[in-house]
Formats: sequence, C-alpha cells, structure tokens
Amino acid sequence: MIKVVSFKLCPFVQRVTALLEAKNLPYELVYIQLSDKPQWFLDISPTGQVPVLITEEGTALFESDAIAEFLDDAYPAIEANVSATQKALDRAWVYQGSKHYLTQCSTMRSPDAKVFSERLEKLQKAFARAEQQLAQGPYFKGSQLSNIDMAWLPLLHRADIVRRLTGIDMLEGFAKVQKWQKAIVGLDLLYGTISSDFEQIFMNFYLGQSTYLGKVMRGEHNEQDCDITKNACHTCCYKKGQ
Ligand SMILES: N[C@@H](CCC(=O)N[C@@H](CS)C(=O)NCC(=O)O)C(=O)O
Repeated sequence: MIKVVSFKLCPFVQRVTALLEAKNLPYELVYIQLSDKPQWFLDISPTGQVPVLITEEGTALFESDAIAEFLDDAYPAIEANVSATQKALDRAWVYQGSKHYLTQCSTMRSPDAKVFSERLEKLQKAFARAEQQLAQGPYFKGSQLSNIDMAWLPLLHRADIVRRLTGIDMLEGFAKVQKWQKAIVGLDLLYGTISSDFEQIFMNFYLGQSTYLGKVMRGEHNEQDCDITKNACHTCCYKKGQ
C-alpha cells in the first residue's frame, strides 16, 4: 500500500492526501515531528521535508509536485481525457495555489494587525487571480473536480477555519472564490485529508497567544489597542466600516 510520511499541519501533505482521496486510492499515513525527524525519514528524504510518498513498490518520492505527477501517471486521473495543452494550463493554476501555501502560513502567524495586513495583501494576489478565472463553478473548471481544486484545497480550507474562529475572512471581496471555497469545504473527501485533531493543532499553532489571529479570536484585539491605519485593520476599525 502507498505510504505518506506526513506532518499534521503541512499544506503540501494535505494537497497529496487530497489527491489520494479524490482518486479513492488506499494509503497509510505515517506522522513525524519535524522538530525531531527520525533517522529512517532522513535516510529516505533528500530534502528532509514532508510529504514523502512511498510507492507500492517501495520507492520514496519527494516534492509534492513530483508526487502529484506520479499519481496522475501511475493511477487514473481525477479528470479523464485532458489534452496536453489543458494539462499545462491546469499545472499553471495548480502552481498559482501551491506557491502561496507558505504565504498563507506566515500570514496566519503574523504577530500583529499591521504585519497580518501586509502579508494578507500578498496572499490576496492569488485569490484575485482565481477570481478573474472562475466561472460558474462549483469547482475551478466547472462541474468537474480537478487537480486544481485539490491544490487550492489547503488554502481554502484554512481560510474557512480562520473565518469561522475569528470572523476574519481572507477571501473578503472575492465572491467567486468564496463560492468555490464553500464547494470545496463541503466535499466529503476533505475529512480524509486531515487528522481528527487537525483543528485543535491548527488553533494551537495559528491562534495561540502570540498571533494577531489568536488575539482576535479571544477578543484581545480592540480599538483602543489598534495602532494601525483604519483601512488596514481587519477587525475593529474594518468592522465598523470606517
Ligand atoms: N517543496 C516542498 C515543500 C514541502 C515543505 O515545505 N514541507 C515542510 C512542512 S509544510 C517541511 O517538511 N519542513 C521541514 C523542513 O524544511 O525541515 C514540496 O512541495 O513538497
């Protein structure tokens, strides 16, 4: 059986598990701590990063893009009969999502409203591009789920958790992306892409004492303490519409 060496909060891992779920392939997850990487993992991972996918034949593959291509080459694609040209376009849109994973992580770890706002601006460039491209939905390319949806799933899922817990919507102003997000987080396969304690671990890491989002969630960010320009604050001033 396929094995995926994983870290619970990793969006690159979530993209791979999303692909496996969408393809209905059986696999086993092996979780490691990145702060204490086991030697067996270092022996098979040239970069020391997750995800690593161990094929049914026992080969360890690394880099999520390469793993995604392997899954399409070795197993039936999520979407049949995609032309070479369309595949290239799909890969380009996949990349527009995956290249923003780390931007989203750092946005969510921002220590204060000002840093959050600056980082969010970068992240929203990705959502603005998707907004331009999206049509009727419900998925990126229409009625058919594709690799693009699976690549954007980590971004859309995490934005959904943040909105639910803090009221801050990283997709604010992007109506089509918001609609797409609803379709993606409504997929049954979403639950297979994460561990059962994902939301708790997510909260501990991104909504803890030291982050702006954590302060917002606990109601510790308020107008008196807000020392940034009103149009950059995503909570007190912004909500008041000033
Ligand atoms: N380019 C890699 C990025 C993977 C990545 O950044 N993984 C992070 C966890 S989300 C990691 O393993 N970090 C540990 C490290 O860099 O030592 C991929 O697409 O697979």
